Amino acid sequence: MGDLVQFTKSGNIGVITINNPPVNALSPGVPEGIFESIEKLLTDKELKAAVLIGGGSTFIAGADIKELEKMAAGKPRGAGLLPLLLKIEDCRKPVVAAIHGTALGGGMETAMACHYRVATRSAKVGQPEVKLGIIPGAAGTQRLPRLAGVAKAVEMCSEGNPIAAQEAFELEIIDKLIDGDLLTGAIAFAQEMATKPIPKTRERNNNLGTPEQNAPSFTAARENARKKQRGLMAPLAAIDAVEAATKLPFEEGCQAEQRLFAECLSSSQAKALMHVFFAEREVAKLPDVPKDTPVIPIKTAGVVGAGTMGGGISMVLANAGIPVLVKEADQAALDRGMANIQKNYANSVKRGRFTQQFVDERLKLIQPTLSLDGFAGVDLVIEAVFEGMALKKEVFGQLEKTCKPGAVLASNTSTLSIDEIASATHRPQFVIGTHFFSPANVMRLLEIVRGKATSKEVIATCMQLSKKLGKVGVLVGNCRGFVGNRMFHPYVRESVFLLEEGATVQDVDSALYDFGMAMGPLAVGDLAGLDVGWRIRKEYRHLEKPGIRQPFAGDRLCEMGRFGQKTGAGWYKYGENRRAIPDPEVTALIRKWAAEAKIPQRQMGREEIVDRCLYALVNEGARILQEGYALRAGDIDIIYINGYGFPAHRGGPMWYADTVGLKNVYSRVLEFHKQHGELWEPAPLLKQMAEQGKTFAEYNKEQRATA
Ligand code: 3H9
Repeated sequence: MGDLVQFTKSGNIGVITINNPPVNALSPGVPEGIFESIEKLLTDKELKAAVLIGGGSTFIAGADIKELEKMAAGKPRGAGLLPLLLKIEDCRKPVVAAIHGTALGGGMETAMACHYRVATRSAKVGQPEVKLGIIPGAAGTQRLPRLAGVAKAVEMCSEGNPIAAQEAFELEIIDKLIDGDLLTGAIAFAQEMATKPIPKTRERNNNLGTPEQNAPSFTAARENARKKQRGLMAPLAAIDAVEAATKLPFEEGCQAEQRLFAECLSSSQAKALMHVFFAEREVAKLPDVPKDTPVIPIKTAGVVGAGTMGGGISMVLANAGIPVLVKEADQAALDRGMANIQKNYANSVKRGRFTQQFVDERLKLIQPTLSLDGFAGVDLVIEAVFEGMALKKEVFGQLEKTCKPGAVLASNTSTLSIDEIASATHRPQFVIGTHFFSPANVMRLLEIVRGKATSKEVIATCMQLSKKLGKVGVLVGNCRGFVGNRMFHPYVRESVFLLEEGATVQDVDSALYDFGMAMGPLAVGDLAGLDVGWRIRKEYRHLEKPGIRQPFAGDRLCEMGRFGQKTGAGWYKYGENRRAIPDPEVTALIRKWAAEAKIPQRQMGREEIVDRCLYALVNEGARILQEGYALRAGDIDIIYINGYGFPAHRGGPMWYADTVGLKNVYSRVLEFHKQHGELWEPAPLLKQMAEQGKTFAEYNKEQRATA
């Protein structure tokens, strides 16, 4: 049985303990260990029942995703978990699953094959497989509807969100909630059940409903999945599998589930989503900032600027329970900022995201102020003033004078040099970039920008803080635009070039939306405000190389006052509720400007639109990777998925390029280079990897090996 599963006795109850830290995944050896334990339970005459429990902080968090990755890549799949689960369910002595932490995926499936389930109140259970691009593969879609009913099973299997123990108890997934020591409570429960008839989940058919009763649930779930999980195959497969449970005997239902599971597992979506799962965890691993690096406790914070970003950041801090001072230059701006914060919170209550009580408590944590005086005591300041170097340096000069030694001084700049900002202080080791994405209280990404002098403690502090704030913190280097915006620049540039060459706004946006982007690049521009890029382009015009083509249509729209949603018009017109309406006037204007600039017009297909925009991203990403501004290709993927609406099921831009094949990407970039000139100079790393027949992921592995 090895060390992964222990079998001990507590009186006449067997205790099966899984010890496979950190999350007790069902790695090779664990199912075998449970199987042997059940044999022991059966053969030991003294034993009347058993408890199955996880050692450490959790029950079983699911199949081992590393193993699933191997299977997705073609490793033959063994018998899977189904035989073990039948063995447990057919055991003549009751087996009680004792759940703390999480019972997810294969862990939930194991628990459902047990005869009873007890749990701590803080436990969570769920079938999150769809988030990995697969569906439950050990009869989860067959047993869950038998316990929780069809509608809830459809929701849990197709959306993948775990539920709390209390809800699971109300749904009769869990038989008893245990206060106090879980094992003691589970053993007492097992003793109580030892003399009772043994229930088998697979035989509980009374919750399965009739086709007429179930039809509306399936229709609504499919509609919902097509809308909210656009382009994903696993949610629809999960619904099909639960439907099979309602129409077929258990064994046949399991076979249907197996077929769907195998289809999903071999899909490019599953491979991409598993890559995303691990990449999201890898971003926290910093080669030169070890896990035990001391961190600065952040108990209080200050935010300079109560505009859209400053207000959002204040909410994020308050939501994490950190009291925050928000400073503005004048009363009117401060009042506006606070009113926006209140409005955003009120919307959250309306949408059911927060309770009124939660919001009231958070609002008490946000203190508006017109002076920096109170900042003397705070542990962290985040500057979120207007994007201009002179102003940022002025603010940091004031912070230098005001803040206590050891306070973290962060800038929310999206493009400007952290080193230059830090030069306004005498403590550059405490200066760092914390680039939030708009709306800050919603978007998960936090780019953490390391300056030349930023200390490891300050980096470790911000990485830890990102987790506390519910964000994915990704450490990046200090180059213009950092990682996200540096790549976004050529992406948007190409989208505007395409317009100037004959595509319409809808052609460009719909091609990228259909690829899976949350929004097309032009609609994003309208949302963020076209004036933002316009202002930055004006500030950096002196850096542009003469004779190189620059996109102009966006700037012309700004000159006309068309800044996007906020002015009611940009690339689109905006009707009621900010609904985007295609604007023929924009098409006509662009055609006229293109004629004046003598840009030849042509029809272009969706493939060209997608390739031009995405390979511009990838080419810049390759440069960033080679220059070391991103630690790994996966870090870039996480940035794009969490900050720029890149579809997770395509794995992020660098993973996507790897799946297309870098040879293919490179040859397309060479074509664009020939057609459009210098801006399409292939990144040396792209060329190198393509010529060697390698991927960006392999580049990172090689780098790690030589580090
Ligand atoms: C499944 O079960 C399919 C079945 O239906 C059928 C099969 C036949 N495998 O997230 P954390 C690692 S599909 C391997 O930072 P937290 C993770 O990489 C599976 N490794 O901790 C990390 O490693 P490292 C269904 C796993 O406390 C470390 O554990 N289950 C797995 O914030 C800590 O993870 C899921 O999808 C795994 N299953 O959150 C659950 N899980 O330290 C996926 C974690 O080297 N897991 N690791 O970076 C989670 O949602 C979270 O990890 C969990 C803990 C909530 C459990």
